Amino acid sequence: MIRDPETLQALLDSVNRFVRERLVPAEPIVAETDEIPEDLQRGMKELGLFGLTIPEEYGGFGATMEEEVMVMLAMGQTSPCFRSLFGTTVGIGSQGILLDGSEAQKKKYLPKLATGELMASFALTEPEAGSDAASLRTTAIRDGDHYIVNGTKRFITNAPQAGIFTLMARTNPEDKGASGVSAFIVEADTKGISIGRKDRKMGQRGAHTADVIFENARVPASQLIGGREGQGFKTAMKVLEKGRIHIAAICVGVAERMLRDALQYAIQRKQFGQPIAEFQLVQAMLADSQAEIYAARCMVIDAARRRDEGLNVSTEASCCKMFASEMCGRVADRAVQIFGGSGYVADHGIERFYRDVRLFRLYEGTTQIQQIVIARNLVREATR
Ligand code: COS
Repeated sequence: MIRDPETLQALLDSVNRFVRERLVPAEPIVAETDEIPEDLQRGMKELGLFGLTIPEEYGGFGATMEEEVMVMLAMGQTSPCFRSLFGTTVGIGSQGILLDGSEAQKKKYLPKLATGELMASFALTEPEAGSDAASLRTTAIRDGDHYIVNGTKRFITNAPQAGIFTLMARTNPEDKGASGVSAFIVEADTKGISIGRKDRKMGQRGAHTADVIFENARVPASQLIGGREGQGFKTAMKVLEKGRIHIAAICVGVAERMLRDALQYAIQRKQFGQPIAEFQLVQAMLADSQAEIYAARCMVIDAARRRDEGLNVSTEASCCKMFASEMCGRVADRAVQIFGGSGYVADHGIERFYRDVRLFRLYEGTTQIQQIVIARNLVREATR
């Protein structure tokens, strides 16, 4: 749902300009230094991107899912590490508070998240609990008016910069399943929390992930999201469901960018006395990419609209994440192919995108997890 087309268009115009004039030129330097320059971070804050999905009453833009998708399609036109900086906060980092937090928790954290003064990370994955998220081992044991947290979280995006973590931990160690898990807002400067060294990743330089280690960290009981134990896994699933539509939109945006670059190259590059864009085998790669991008774009917008209507979009969100991330991988592969040898060397940036987009098929639920969610939902509906 788009509330006011003019306001949204004004935001999209600003984002498009910022992407084109500031972010795209900075791609090589970010890839080289593994850091997003301060002025670009400030620029994203000034644009209001950190508050994109936070309701207006807490100082954000209050984007609907459809509006969020439109902004992510625009942000996808550059290196995905830029999206990661604010997208982790507006995507999965803050949503737990927003969806299930108490009014006091919302009032305390959302305004600071909206300005970017505070960044939020989502801490679910562990060394032994990846796809099987409900098997997580980090414990949060009640001790008076605190919980004592122990455990390690892995691959936590923005952990080095985060001011708060949405932490999923087991409050009932007797219960080994999903219902023993609770969600907390944990302030990063809590004693007993340390951040591991930055992971050395395949791509997305400029976006940082690391372990977050909890050693007898005392977290006030007031930080339990919504004040109810045993709800944390459901909170995480709801957050991820929304996050999957957000990521799918980014996949579409990045695929559009890669296709545009490949098309420009194909028009300029001559072989056998003519632009390679004239060759039908190259055209097939361009056409397949365009058709798949269009399909994914339609899916993402449809899923977003359905969610805005209040419909259950568990199946649609997983369909979008699965199709768009796999599509993005295929488009990246074809783009490298069209660039030929130049696609394999760093100068054209396309090999960087190839590496960057590999993550899309893994995080916020692998393709195989999306298949499981989709199939389970189908079987459940058919046998109800
Ligand atoms: N919204 C609300 N509740 C949900 C939900 C959703 N989208 N999905 C599941 N739940 C609820 C279920 O209804 C169930 O509640 P009840 O016991 O009251 O019925 C509970 O959560 C447990 O669900 P389920 O039985 O499906 O859990 P499983 O352990 O079988 O796990 C999968 C389900 C595999 C889908 C889940 O572990 C998953 O998504 N894994 C991938 C994790 C992931 O994306 N990691 C990325 C890290 S973050 S970048």
